[in-house]
Amino acid sequence: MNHIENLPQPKSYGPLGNLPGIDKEKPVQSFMKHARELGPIYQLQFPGRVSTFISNARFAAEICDETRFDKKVGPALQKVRAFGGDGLFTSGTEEPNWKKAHNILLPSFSQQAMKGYHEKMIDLASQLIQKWARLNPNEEVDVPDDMTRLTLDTIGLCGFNYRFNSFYREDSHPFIEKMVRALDESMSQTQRLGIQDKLMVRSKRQFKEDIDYMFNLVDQLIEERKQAGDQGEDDLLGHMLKGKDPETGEALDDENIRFQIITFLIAGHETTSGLLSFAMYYLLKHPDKLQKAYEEVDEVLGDDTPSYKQVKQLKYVRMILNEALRLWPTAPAFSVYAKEDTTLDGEYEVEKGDTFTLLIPELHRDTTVWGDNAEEFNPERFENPASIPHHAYKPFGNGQRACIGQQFALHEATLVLGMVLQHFDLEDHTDYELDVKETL
Ligand code: MNH
Repeated sequence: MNHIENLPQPKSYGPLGNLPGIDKEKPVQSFMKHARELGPIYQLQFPGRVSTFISNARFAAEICDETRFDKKVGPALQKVRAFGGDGLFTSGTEEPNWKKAHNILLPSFSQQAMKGYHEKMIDLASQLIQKWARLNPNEEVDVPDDMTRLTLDTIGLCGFNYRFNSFYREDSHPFIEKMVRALDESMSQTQRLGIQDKLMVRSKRQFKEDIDYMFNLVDQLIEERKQAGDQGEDDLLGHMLKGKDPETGEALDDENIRFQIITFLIAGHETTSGLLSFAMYYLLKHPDKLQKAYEEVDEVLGDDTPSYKQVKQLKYVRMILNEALRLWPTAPAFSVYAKEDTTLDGEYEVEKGDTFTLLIPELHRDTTVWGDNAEEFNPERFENPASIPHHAYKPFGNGQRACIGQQFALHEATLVLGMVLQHFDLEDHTDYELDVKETL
């Protein structure tokens, strides 16, 4: 059996290891390139640590076995803990607040709960449609920008009844400016040498200021809600203030509620907007699929403002989103560690504590699962979801640590794409070329 210390690795540069071979602006796209050269399992050496990347379905099935592997809060997520704290996304499974918040929040993200958010989602989707409809013929639309306005405002309204009013602003809301800068700084910190990082005094001060601002805004929202008392708000904040964990009988404390709200803003703002942007890109490039989507939208929606039930009937729109998430999953990697000594399918020896990062865009291009045309955009792959091997498609992560917001994201994205198709003719008149930006 092979030991994971002898894995393929690209050319390395002294103490910097493989850092110089990674595009700092587009690390995931660099990891994807390396996977294509080095195969389904390889290692990168960073200052003070190694990362092992998995890119095929066979090994993905192994590391998604929750009896042997569990989520790793790795170096990048450790940095995000400065403002995500022990919120759902950045806590270890063994931390008490993970299970507690998971239990309390699951019902708020159920399919049933989406009925309660539907009208709020329509409110923001209508703002997007109106903005675009009122543009003059020669004015441009920045799709990812407007999609981010939309998804941020949606999570703000459904999460804690707050209106960021992003469609009424030229620039983003100050909260977002600070959150994005803090995310950026935490990612940069993981790419600096220890000594380099210590010298970044100004960035560190800015980081602290940004975090203080976020804490203040969110703490104020929580305080105001508590002062006003329960007015029957059907939002995540209301659920968190009222909810008790059935296992322990305990509620979440205010500090943890703050971390959850910041977590929802981080998780809910770029993932779903990225999904919508990629979906629109692929539709522009595939007029035949676009035509099919128009036909479905005409039939299901006609001129109606979509109801909850009609959104569920937009099957082909949903398939388009699934396929966009296959080619460009907008949360493109997650990490796990081995809870015990084990192997990867009998081929690689694994020691307790060994960590693996699943490179989802490459998993989603595994030709043994998706065929030789894996690069091709083809929503019909999702006609029969049962035909897709369980561990070959992981846009929302795995098992109990999978995305809690999956139904939320998909209901919102289906509704929005449906309405965009209902109101506009899409045409690739500038022959747009995809350029994928990366943040967290
Ligand atoms: Mn989301 C975890 C992808 C939208 C809230 N999300 C994850 C993970 C993936 C993911 C992958 C697992 C990460 C890991 O294992 O380290 N999430 C997505 C994608 C979209 C998305 C592709 C949109 C498209 N996520 C959302 C939305 C919300 C949300 C919207 C909130 C409203 N996600 C979370 C939370 C977690 C998470 C919270 C952590 C869940 C847990 O571990 O308990």
